[in-house]
Amino acid sequence: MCTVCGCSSGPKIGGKAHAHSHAHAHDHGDLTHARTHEHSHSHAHDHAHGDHDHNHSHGADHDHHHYGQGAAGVSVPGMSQSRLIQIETDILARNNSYAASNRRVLAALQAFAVNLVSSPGSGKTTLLCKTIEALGDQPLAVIEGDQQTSHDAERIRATGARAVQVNTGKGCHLDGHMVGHAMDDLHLAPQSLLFIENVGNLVCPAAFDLGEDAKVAILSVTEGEDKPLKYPDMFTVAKLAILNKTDLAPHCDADLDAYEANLRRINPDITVLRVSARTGEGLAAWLEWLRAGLRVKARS
Ligand SMILES: Nc1nc2c(ncn2[C@@H]2O[C@H](COP(=O)(O)OP(=O)(O)OP(=O)(O)O)[C@@H](O)[C@H]2O)c(=O)[nH]1
Ligand SMILES: [Mg+2]
Repeated sequence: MCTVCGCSSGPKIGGKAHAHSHAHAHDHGDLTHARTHEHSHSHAHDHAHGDHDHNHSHGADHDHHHYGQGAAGVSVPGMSQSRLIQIETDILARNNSYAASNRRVLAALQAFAVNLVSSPGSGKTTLLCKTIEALGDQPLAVIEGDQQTSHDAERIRATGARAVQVNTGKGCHLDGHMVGHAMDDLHLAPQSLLFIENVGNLVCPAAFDLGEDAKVAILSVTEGEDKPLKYPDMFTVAKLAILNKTDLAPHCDADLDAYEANLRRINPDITVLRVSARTGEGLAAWLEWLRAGLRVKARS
C-alpha cells in the first residue's frame, strides 16, 4: 500500500488484519532465469469503526473539498487521520532502513546514484540511453522500475549497459527494498553511476528514499508550466530538474522561463537544466552534473 495516495492494495476496512505484499519480478536480461522476490509485511489493524473522523453520509451536511487537508495529508475512507499517520510512519520507517543500507553500499563503492522521477513519458529512458552513449566507458548500471513489461530495460541493454527491470505490479513507486535486491543483482563496480528510473508517477515516488544521492525530476515542456505548482512534493525533494523536449517548445507555445520560475517557487535551491534528449541540446551540462556528483562521492 502507498498511504501517500491510498492507492494499490490499500488497507482493508473493517477490523481485519491486512497483509501488505508486493511481488516484483527481476528480469536479468541475458541471464537465463528470472527470479521472483516476494515478501509480505503485516500490519495489525485493530480498526474500530468508532475511529472514523466523521459519520459518513452523502447528505448535503458536509463537503468533501478538503480531502488530504487533515494531519495525514491523505484521505482513505474509513480510516482516521491518526491511524493513517501511524501506518505511513511504519511503512516509511521500514523503507528508510532499507534505503540507509543501500546508501552504505553505495558509499563504500563511492558510487553516485540518481533516482529519475517524472510523469509517464517525459523522456527518462530516452535521456538515459543518450546519456549512456555519451558517457563512453564510465562504469554504470541501471535499475528500471515499471508496473509491467521489460521494455525499458531492453532499451537500456541495447546500448550495451547493464540493466535490471523491477516490475512493481500494482505498486506505484520503487521502494528501498526493491532497489536493494536490484543492486545485489547488479554487482556495481567501484565509482559507478547508478541510474534508477522510477515508475512514471509524479506523486508517490517523492515520498520514498531509495538510498540515492539525488532525485532528478524530469519535466517535459509539453506537460504545462503549472505542473511544479500542482505536484509540489516531487519538485521539493528533487535536487535537479531537467526540462526535457526543448525541441518541442516552439510547437506547443511552451514558456520555458515560466517553467523555471514555477520550479523555483516550489524549490528555490533546485538546479534546472534545459535539455532535448532527442537533439542532444543541453546534454553536456547534464553529463557535467553527473561527473561532479561522482567527484564528490570519490572524495567522501
Ligand atoms: N521530441 C522529443 N521527444 C522526446 C524527447 N525525449 C523523449 N521523447 C519521446 O517521448 C516519448 C516517451 O519517452 P520515454 O523515454 O519512453 O519516456 P519515459 O519517461 O521513459 O516513459 P515511462 O518510462 O513510460 O514513464 C518517446 O516517444 C520519446 O521518443 C525529446 O527530448 N524530444
Ligand atoms: Mg521509461
